[in-house]
Amino acid sequence: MTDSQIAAPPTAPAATVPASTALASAIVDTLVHRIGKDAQAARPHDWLAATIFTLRNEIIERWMESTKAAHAAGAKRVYYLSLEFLIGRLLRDALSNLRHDDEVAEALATLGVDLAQIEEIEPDAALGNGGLGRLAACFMESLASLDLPAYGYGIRYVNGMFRQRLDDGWQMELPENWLAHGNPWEFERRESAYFVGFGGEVTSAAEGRVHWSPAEAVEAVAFDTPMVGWRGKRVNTLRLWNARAFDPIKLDQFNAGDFKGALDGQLRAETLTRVLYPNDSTPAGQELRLRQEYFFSSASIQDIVRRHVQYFGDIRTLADKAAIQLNDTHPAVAVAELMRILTDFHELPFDVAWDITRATFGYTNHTLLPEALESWPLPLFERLLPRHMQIVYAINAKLLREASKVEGIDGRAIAAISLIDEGGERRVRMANLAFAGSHSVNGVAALHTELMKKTVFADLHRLYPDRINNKTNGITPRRWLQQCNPGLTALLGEAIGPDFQDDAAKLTALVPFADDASFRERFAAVKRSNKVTLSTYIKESMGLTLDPDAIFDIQIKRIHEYKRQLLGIIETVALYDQIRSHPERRWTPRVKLFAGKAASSYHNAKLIIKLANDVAKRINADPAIGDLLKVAFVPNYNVSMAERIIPAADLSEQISTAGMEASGTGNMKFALNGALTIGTLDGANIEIKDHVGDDNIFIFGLTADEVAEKRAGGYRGRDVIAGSAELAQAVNAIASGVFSPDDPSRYKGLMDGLYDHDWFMLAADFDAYAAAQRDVDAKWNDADSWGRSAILNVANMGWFSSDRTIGEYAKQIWGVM
Ligand code: BZD
Repeated sequence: MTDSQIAAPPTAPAATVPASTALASAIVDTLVHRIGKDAQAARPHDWLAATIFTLRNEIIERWMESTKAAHAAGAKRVYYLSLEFLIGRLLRDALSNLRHDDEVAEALATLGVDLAQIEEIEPDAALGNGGLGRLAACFMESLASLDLPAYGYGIRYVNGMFRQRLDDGWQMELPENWLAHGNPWEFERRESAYFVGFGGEVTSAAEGRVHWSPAEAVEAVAFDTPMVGWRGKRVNTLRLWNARAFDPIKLDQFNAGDFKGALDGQLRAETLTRVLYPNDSTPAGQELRLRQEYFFSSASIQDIVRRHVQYFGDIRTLADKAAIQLNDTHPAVAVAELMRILTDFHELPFDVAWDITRATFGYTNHTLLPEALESWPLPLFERLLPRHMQIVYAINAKLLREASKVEGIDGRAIAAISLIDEGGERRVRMANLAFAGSHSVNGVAALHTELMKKTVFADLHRLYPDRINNKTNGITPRRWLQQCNPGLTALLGEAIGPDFQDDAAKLTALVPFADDASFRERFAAVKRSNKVTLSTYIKESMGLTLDPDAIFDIQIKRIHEYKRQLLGIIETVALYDQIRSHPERRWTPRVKLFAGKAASSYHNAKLIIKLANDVAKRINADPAIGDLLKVAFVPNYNVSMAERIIPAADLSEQISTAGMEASGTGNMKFALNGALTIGTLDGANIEIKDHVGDDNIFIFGLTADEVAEKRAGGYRGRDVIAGSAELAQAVNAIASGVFSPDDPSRYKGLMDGLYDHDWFMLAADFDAYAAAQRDVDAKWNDADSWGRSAILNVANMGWFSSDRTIGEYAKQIWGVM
């Protein structure tokens, strides 16, 4: 959407703007006095800002009330530390949660401005990679909706997740400048600024005290964004840190003519919060990343401690008044930072500080992939954080002393428990630090939590058998149903009344409607209308015509081999081949949509994107196929794109290798919007199956145990491919260049991988997957059966509300409910 596509504001002079409501005149007033434009000169971005600023006034009042009430009650606060918050747009969310959407739309209409159009030009706040960052955003919304006093702490990246462009099907990464037009949601808090040091040395002082003199330091400055809960009950704070040099210009250097040198410090500081690392599974392992982690952890811990001392006086009561949750290990250095502040500044004995620290922290793990577990080369950690290194050693000594007293913990187990990895180059293990420093360690779905106990944390689990617990992820039904799917929300309201909006568990009232033929028809009409809307978007943006009566079969998520987009593509090729070979059969029309970003350095993931595009190009142009099969890779997948695509889905692809997807949350969004899942017994798919029922989901493939057995038993993709004609045909076609005539060997290596090292068990699951897809066709052709199942999905997905998840954290980990 460009500015010029948006309806021009009225041509009447400012004095006669038809401000028919008080709200309209408030918006115009803001436009004039805050933006400095009149209605004639205003561009769409000005209207957007004026609308947000006007709405903000009410938000600010509720925000202050929320803060005051928590203070007056002496309430315990929740602190969610996350290097990522994948928030997306905020205007529609705030309007909808405050129940002002209709009112504001009407007011803007009297000014000749279309609310839907200005909502569309708000940039996504894409301060995250994928599931982990989006979970943090859903949690912030649920915390406010449940009226729990909470702060999110993170980094205000100037450039968030990159923008993906496709050049001839290849991913190109472009910087995303979400702050280009300013950010009307944020409040800079210059008074909330902290010193964060790096490097230097630690010296001993009198009475066994130590003194750390950092070699360099930056200032962390807070930028606050209000997080509005459902019905505006509560507004919490998302506090993002921006790095600034203490001494922005070294005047002596400047005056001596060294202009570049004079600005060096400034540049170095700004670099810290310049860009989000776009890796969602392999640790970046670079010094800048560790600097980012320490920078935001330190500022956040200093802020939490300052607030506690100011409100409650005694630092020893910290754990009674503050619960700090670590979103993965990225903020794990906060454990050492709190220890430093408690011992070096508050002069608490080490053991007392350690008890407070463990009682305060909780740690959430999001992955079992061994290569994804963060660890830092010890020399780097020591050089950057010399005092923290000492503290890590001291914690480790205590930990290993405790461990050695436990029966059955041998030398091998001690080595696995240690905070220092001694195998090869010595490294600091952040997961072990987070585990040791927390009273609660949780996984994000039942299977994942069980695997944590059996695999990466087996030895720590033996040492602390009560620490690991499960908190199955959830999604906010405000954004992921009410806001993204107003048609379905209205229909649900007509059927079961509005109560489900306050408690998603009440969606079960919909169960009997699955058997009501006239309701099924209305339900199908809503889905079809969403599909038409998406088709229009795809036609306009990609030039591709889709048949809204085909099955919309969708796989959207980060591109990763374990998520097996390649399985989806190969099955598409197999289907294409079948349709061409058997034109006489009655095929069920399908639209296959893919979308997602690949980490810029992840070669195979980028090749998989290119393959999806090559396959799409060939199939879409094949006159023998017509409307029976259409394939598209939708560029630049982000939160807003997900909101557009998910309501239009019939089939949700959740086909990771069992045991590898910790939970998944896209799976929940689709099912809540009435898509049926085709998936493996992985992550939260298992719990989705348990809730929606076996007849309303398509489960296929190896279980996590079977995957482990096969890997141990010398599985070879080659043998499986030899035994599956359909798979062999598809793999050979891709390998021999059928889809890449311009470069026939482009996919040879990728396909060879399936023969020789099929780690992700794609070949092993192929036949089961293809068979499940034919079951999908059969069910689709029985519209009553499909409709019934789709409705039962919506009806039974209330449990996956992040309100339920946050309720469990609040009661079982944080002690705030
Ligand atoms: O976290 C994801 C998991 O892969 C999903 O299964 C799970 O549902 C979500 C939420 O729990 N993990 C990530 O998204 N991880 C990252 O994005 C990430 C980012 C930086 C570094 C390492 C991982």
